[in-house]
Amino acid sequence: MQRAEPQDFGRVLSSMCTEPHPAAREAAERFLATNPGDPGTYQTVSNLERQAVELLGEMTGLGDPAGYVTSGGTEANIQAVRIARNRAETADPNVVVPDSAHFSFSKAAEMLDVELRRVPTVDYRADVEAMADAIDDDTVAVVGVAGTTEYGHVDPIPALADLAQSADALMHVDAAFGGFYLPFTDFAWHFGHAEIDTMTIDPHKVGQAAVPAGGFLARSSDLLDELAIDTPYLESRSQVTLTGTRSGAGVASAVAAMEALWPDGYRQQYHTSMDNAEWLADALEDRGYTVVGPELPLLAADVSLSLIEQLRERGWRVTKTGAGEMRVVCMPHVTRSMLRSFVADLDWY
Ligand code: 0PR
Repeated sequence: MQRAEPQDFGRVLSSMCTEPHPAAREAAERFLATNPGDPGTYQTVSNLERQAVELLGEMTGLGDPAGYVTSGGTEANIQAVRIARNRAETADPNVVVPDSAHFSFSKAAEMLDVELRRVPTVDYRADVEAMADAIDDDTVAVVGVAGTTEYGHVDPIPALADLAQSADALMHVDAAFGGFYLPFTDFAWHFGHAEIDTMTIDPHKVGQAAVPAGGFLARSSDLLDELAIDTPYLESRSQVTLTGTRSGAGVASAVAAMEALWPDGYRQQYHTSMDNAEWLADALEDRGYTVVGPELPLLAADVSLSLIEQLRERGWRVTKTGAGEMRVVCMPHVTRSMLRSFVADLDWY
């Protein structure tokens, strides 16, 4: 039987996955058979997980963080909604999110029986006034996105955190995509001083760890305690994670990637990717397209659906936004020469 080859990243332009850092790949392989879900048995990987959370805390400006390595941003977002629901007193909880929030919040709302209030955005960002209008006494969480999935925009997090605080609701920031860029941008807030309670930040995206390695951070361990479920026959007495057996490979690779790249490697990557995104935005604008972004290294342009189809036929993995624009994510594997040949193909049609 022919052996299946994994993805060649040479023409992948719309994914948030990327080639893992070599150290991350090596660590993933070494820890393949370990389970951080059973820290009593798998102590080394359990210590590594603490290290991963420390490093993520350092990156986001949060001293003494609580949290764990999730299966991805979806699990982290579900857990944030779950904490908000469990700690609130209302029988009819709602969560207020900008309409740009990832569909994982829809999954969370459905599973947890929480009403999801999606509020229309302005200029691709959360509309603070409209979010304020959507909040009421039953609001248990307010969500801001730092790096939206479709347009890479960053919501006004401090203003949203103020809203959450006045409503006595949990403030959750979804920085699954943007978290590894934010330390190098001009955004003046971070987890440490904005009133943020929980955050999603995924090593398996811009962090260059192997899949699966998402990140969930909480300001204090009492927030995580809202998730604790008794585990009678394990050495550890309770578990806060959503899944049971978890990937030690993901945990070990997250630590290896962060140790190799934080902060200089990530800083360098941010500038390279941002330059690439700006170069592509200029090239598309020169050709008469309207471009949204890049605010982080992600952009959208009004390339026609038929042209997107033709590019896909030539092997380019490009997807469209819900509004039908072509979307390009300048992940670490997306190089300038790759973008040049993409633009050459675009010109060919
Ligand atoms: N939050 C944000 C802001 C995201 O962009 C995503 C994923 C998530 C949460 C959920 O993260 P997980 O997928 O790790 O659970 N956004 C990517 C997207 O929808 C997911 C993805 C990644 C899709 C790689 C395709 C792909 O090739 O684009």
